[in-house]
Formats: sequence, structure tokens, C-alpha cells
Amino acid sequence: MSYEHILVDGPAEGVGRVQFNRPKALNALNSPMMDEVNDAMLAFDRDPTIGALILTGNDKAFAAGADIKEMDGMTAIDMLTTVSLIERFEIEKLSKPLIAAVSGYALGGGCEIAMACDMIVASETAVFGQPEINLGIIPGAGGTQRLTRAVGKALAMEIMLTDRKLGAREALQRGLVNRLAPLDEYMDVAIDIARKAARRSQVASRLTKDAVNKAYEMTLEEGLAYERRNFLIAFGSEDKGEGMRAFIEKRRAEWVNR
Ligand code: DAK
Repeated sequence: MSYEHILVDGPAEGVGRVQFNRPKALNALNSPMMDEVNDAMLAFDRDPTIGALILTGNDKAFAAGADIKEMDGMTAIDMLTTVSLIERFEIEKLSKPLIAAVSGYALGGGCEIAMACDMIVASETAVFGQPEINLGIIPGAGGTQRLTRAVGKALAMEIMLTDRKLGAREALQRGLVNRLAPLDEYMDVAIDIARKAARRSQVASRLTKDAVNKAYEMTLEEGLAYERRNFLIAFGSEDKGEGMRAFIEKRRAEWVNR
């Protein structure tokens, strides 16, 4: 399938990459683009030859937020009733490890999408922010929750109440991003991490990601019980037998992803 607003790359060594491609609008997230992102991501997620995904923009902008020109014409009821904008990106439904490779602006919905990914690799020029307050709205795709969990209440409040931007270095220090790399290297770092994740059993990978995400939603006791359940599912997999035999026989595991 050919796309108008995104670029798609892969599968290459088990990795599929989707790139926002509205550079003139700093990759502002409009509905047609989000439809395409969803379509491409879900197709990669279903592709058994793909073990990890990358979502990226360009060097200047990951995404400068939801498309303000599109939102300007919309009412609250439009927002409520049309399945549009960011909620079209069913990121939580993806079972495979998803890495955001962020350079330049990751603002508003752009920051929220990056935070909804499993890992973030940032270039030195990356800038994170939630400037919705300037538009008379508030973050609506997870910003108040995910940013607060990631960087703590004090800094999250400052970012969201005063439009304080978070540079790449500070984002690394505060645990928002996994890695920081020079502009000409951040994509290679993201690809490297994605390939490492892609080489693992897709069953174990899916169950791990699922359990880690539950850490945000459950008490410790519930989370430990959930982890135990996923552990037992993994223990019943063919990949468990293969992984343990491969270790004992001192060879690389040949996963069957079952
Ligand atoms: N929307 C539309 N166009 C945008 C845009 C955006 N968010 N950001 C940039 N652009 C466009 C500009 O309008 C300009 O287009 P032309 O005027 O040339 O046609 C072009 O991109 C270049 O931008 P600038 O000329 O402004 O470039 P600068 O380098 O001077 O400034 C900037 C870069 C990133 C600081 C600035 O563009 C800026 O402040 N952009 C807006 C950032 C922002 O406010 N983002 C948050 C948007 S609100 C929802 C869930 C979530 C959301 C909505 C709904 N639901 C659950 C329903 C999310 C909302 C948001 O993200």
C-alpha cells in the first residue's frame, strides 16, 4: 500500500519503521496521517517477520503536536464523536517493542505519542514539551499522566503549566528517554536497540511488555500476580524449551514464536 503522509521502511533485519512525513508542518498530526500511521503500524505488528518497530519523524521535528489548523474547526462534540487525531493511533494495541526515535520538536500530541512508545531514543536536538496551555486546552492523549509518572510531579507541573521545554540532556537525566545520541547517530542507535529487541522470542517479548505496562495500572500485589500469570504462559511456550536447550547446547536460539 502506498501512503501520502508517512514513509515506511522494512522489514529490515526484523525491524519495521514508520516515519511521519509532513515536514512543512513540522509533522503536525492530522487525521489522514494518523490513519496511515495506524494502518502501517498494525500491519507491521501482524507481520511475523517483524520483531520490533520504530516510529520517527525527521531531524527537525518528531511531531509538533496535533494539527492546530484541523482542530480549530472542530467542536468538543466533533472530538467526542469522530474517531480522529491521536486516538486513531492505537499504540497500546501494538504487541511488539516500539521505539520512538525523536529529533527536534516532540510537542503536545507528539510528546504524548513518544511517551506511549516503549522506549525513546533522542537526538541532541530533541525538545519535549506540552504547550497545550497556550491554546487554552490541556494534554489529551496521556500527557498529564505519562509525563508525571516519567519525570515527577514538580517538573511535570512546570512543563504543563508554564510551557517549559525539556531539552534532550535533561530528558535523559530525568528518565524520560533511554538514550541520547548526536544528530547523525540517533537513528542508528534506535535501529540497534530495535534489532536487539527483534532477535528475542516474540512470545516472551509480548508477555514482558504487557506485564511492564501493568506496573502503571496495578498495585504491587496485583502486578506480581499478573507477572506470575505471564511467566507461566511463557513457561508453557515452545520458545521456553528452545531457549533453555540453546543455552545448554551453547548455541543461538532459533525462536519459533510459539
Ligand atoms: N499544527 C499545525 N501546524 C503546525 C503545528 C501544529 N501543531 N506546528 C507547526 N505548524 C506549522 C506552522 O503553522 C508553520 O506552517 P506555515 O505557517 O508555514 O504554513 C510550519 O509548521 C512551521 O512552523 P513555524 O513557522 O511555527 O516554525 P518555528 O520554527 O518558528 O516554530 C514551533 C516551531 C514548534 C515552536 C511552533 O511551530 C509551534 O509552537 N507549534 C505549535 C506547537 C503546539 O502548540 N503543539 C501542541 C498542539 S495541541 C486529543 C489528544 C491530544 C491532542 C488533541 C486531541 N484527543 C484525545 C482528541 C493534542 C493536542 C496538541 O498536540
